[in-house]
Amino acid sequence: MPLSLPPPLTTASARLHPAAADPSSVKITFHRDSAAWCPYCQKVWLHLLAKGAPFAVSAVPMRSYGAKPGEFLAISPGGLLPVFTVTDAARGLEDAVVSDSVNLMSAIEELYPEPDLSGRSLAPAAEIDSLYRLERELFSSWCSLCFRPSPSPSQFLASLKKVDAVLAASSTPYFLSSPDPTALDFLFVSHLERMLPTAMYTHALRVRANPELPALDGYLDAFDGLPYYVCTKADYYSTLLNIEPQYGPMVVRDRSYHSYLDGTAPDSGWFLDPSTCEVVTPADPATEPLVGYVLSGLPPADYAALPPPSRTNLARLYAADKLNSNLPAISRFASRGSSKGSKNRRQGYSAPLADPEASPDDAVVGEVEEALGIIAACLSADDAGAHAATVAEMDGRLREAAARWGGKKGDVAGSLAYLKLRVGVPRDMPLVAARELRAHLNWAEAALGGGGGGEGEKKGLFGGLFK
Ligand SMILES: N[C@@H](CCC(=O)N[C@@H](CS)C(=O)NCC(=O)O)C(=O)O
Repeated sequence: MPLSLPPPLTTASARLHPAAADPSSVKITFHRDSAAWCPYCQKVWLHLLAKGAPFAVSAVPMRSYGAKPGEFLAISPGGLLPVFTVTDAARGLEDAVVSDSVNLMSAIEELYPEPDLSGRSLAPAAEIDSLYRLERELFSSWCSLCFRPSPSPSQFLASLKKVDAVLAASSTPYFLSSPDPTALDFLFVSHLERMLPTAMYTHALRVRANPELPALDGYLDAFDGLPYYVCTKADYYSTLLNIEPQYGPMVVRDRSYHSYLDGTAPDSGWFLDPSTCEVVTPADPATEPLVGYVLSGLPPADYAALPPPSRTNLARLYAADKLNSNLPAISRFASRGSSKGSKNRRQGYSAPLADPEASPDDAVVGEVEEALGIIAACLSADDAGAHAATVAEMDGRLREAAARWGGKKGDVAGSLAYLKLRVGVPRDMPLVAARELRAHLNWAEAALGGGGGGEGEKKGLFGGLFK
């Protein structure tokens, strides 16, 4: 039986915030990066979502991912993101350009004063300013930790402990004892989100579930409970692929977590258990927490009331829905990973998986679409708690199809691998859904006997990131 999916409140791919019931009421167009990588874009995005302000999105690639369109460069010649264009007849504004995230956040407060998220009514200006300075101190010790030749984990931990102490003194999970996050929290959380996987990647340093940082853990848990935060939140894998293009090479001292972070360890969350066909989730609590909401639009109480197998079904359905909603285009995209696809002439960008100019391998697009259709059917079966039977049936269908495809089988597997490595969180889907899709793509690749020399098969694909 097919399941039905409640409509999401908003997702990373939304181009108009649902609060904009009347598009003519939209004053702000938010130009942000199309891959949802930029931390400055994220804090502005969080501010808009927390406000409930209507806004339109214009998605622009970062320079590490592709060329910026001329229309964007006309409004922002330096090419920096984020940018607003604001139209508000009452203020005499038409396509007024606002740049720099600090100014964007001030503009949000000015255009939409209620509720006040500046934090200024909660504490004296001197206290707020000292917290902004604390964030800069933390950011600087993180830069030293990850990018300097002589990193100092103790300095980074000392900064984290200062943050933890301030949070411990707050009467709520957030700074300033605020019942809801304020602009200050959006700044902290967007950078903390990037610190967790990079500290683990460079030094095997655990920030989550660290007994020395209990208030910080509570802070991040509180954010993970906010649907609007989850819709902007990246997973560790997607973050690790975008840090170096933005900040430069990381200096790695301890690789203990690498096979977890690159999705190759059996319990990395990228594989199905062969007997139950459920995703094997990481046992270590310091690794990535699987955030609560499958769908940002599903009321938390309704979601929490669901039995775990039904939550898993919803996560799978989300992934299936994404595949089915654009299957021909996704199949063409994936077919770049076949052996002929990977011979395309390519423009190199600094993001290791960016490949915007590659062409598909037309010779296998139909077969890739058939494979992805089988995977989508597997993901959307109403089989809570009994997924192994569905996978067994779909495995049979894939093998039958592969027998018909003959020599193209390896190229289809290579195409699935290409797609799997490029499922981005939150750009394409939330982590719970991405985990299901990646693990099902791994199962299908294995059923097809592995890749046939397409790009997805190559080691060192990550530009040396995951050596
Ligand atoms: N001070 C600026 C910094 C913005 C910034 O550095 N943006 C980077 C991305 S994180 C950017 O747009 N870089 C150009 C690009 O990568 O295309 C702000 O707060 O908005």
